[in-house]
Amino acid sequence: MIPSTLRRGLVLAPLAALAGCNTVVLNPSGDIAAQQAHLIVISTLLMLLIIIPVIALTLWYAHKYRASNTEAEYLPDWDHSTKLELVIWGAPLLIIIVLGLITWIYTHKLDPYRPLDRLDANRPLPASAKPLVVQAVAMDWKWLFIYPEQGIATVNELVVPVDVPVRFKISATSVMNAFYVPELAGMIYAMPGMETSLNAVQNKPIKSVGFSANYSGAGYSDMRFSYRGVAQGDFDGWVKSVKDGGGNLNRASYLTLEKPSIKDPVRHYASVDNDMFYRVLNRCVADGVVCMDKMMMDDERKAREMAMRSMPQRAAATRLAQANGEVCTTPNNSVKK
Ligand SMILES: [Cu+2]
Repeated sequence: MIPSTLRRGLVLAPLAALAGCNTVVLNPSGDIAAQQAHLIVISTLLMLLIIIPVIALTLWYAHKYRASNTEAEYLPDWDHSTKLELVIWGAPLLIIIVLGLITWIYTHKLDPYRPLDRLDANRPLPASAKPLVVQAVAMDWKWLFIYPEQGIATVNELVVPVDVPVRFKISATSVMNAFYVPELAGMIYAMPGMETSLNAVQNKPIKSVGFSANYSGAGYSDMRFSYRGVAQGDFDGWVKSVKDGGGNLNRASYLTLEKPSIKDPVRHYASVDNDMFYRVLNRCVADGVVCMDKMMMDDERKAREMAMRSMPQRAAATRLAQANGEVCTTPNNSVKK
């Protein structure tokens, strides 16, 4: 027989396991992630408005109407109460309406493609602020970051200046991954042949990690990169040190880098081919491969020509007129927006 104090203590034991948790998701240092954390807290509290009374009432009813309690009222013919119906349907309905409204507002406000309009809750975006562009590529199983304006690239290391909006362009080399830095913003899918975006800002100097949040094979669990938010001066210094470090990411070295590898160390490249991200995105880094956008344009042209050929003359003339209309619309007769 376990003493009752110990028994009570055991109930709380799982909480002790939570004491070691890093609560970065609820307490991040980037404004976008912070707003997402607010949404999680608000939604949870709203839902608790229903959950707590329901659980409390369930326990209370179970106790009050237990078989051994002969004192409780007994109403075998009871079948309807308008008051109860109103509470049972009205309260959850109200909460769902409020929850839906808040989620709708936040979904649009935190749209990852939407350029930022503030640095944090108290500071609007200065008119002079120019976003830093970072191209992120999920490889098997490492992360490549290209800074096109600085002309540098890194593997498994992301450094951003504090209080500067960052515009991520995200893609992948072979399978789907998800780009996720808990301190900065929510996770965004990285897909081969596609480009996804994320706008975010880091508000405090920080040393943290980012990772892939979408299972992508053998090296997935080690697919982490070091993430740092640093003051603008330190960022410039870091860029300079990468530039001084040597190494060139051209098409040949990219193809070597692209080969699957696990637990890669941080690597720096002092220079990058200008169209590197374009080639990664259009899957034409290797010599002699036609870029996807060119291929698609070609296919479209061929399809159009074939349609012309197989159609009777009048239909072809109509189709041609349509095709031309789609390509060159003047402001006056353009499609309604
Ligand atoms: Cu999912």
